[in-house]
Amino acid sequence: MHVDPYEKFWMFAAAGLIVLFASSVVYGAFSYAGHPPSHVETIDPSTARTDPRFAELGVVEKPDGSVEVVVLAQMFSFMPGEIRVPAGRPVTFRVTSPDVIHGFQIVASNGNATIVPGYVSQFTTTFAKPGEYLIVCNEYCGLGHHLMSGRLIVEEGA
Ligand SMILES: [Cu+2]
Repeated sequence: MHVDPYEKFWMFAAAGLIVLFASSVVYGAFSYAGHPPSHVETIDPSTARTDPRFAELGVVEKPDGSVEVVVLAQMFSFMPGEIRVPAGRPVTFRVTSPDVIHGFQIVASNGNATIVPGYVSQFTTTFAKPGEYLIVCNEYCGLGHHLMSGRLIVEEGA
């Protein structure tokens, strides 16, 4: 079978790019521990408000010095609306939604997660310096979506 040299060139070029992109994903996963920002933990959205994991909303200090923040994202607010965490310590956010898909974006930081009903979104980040951050919902969730925001206050670490 005759294959035109130009066609052959582009076939190999396309195959080469696929190999290059696929290996960059594998390289990133192993050498930079790159992984999706969440984990698979399910929850019944209809009972999320009374689920023991979300019974106490807010900031909890763990015995090992880490900080956990439990947040409910709902139409059209975050509970709690104001979060205070210490600077320089890992903070793990655990967020779920009892109604529709929401976003949980801590503006001007690397904290960002999509909150899908039925799942617990979790990510850990550290805030180096004290300051104030705006938390916004970045998934259109209904008529009051533009009102859905919260405040994160990073305080001088103890
Ligand atoms: Cu929204």
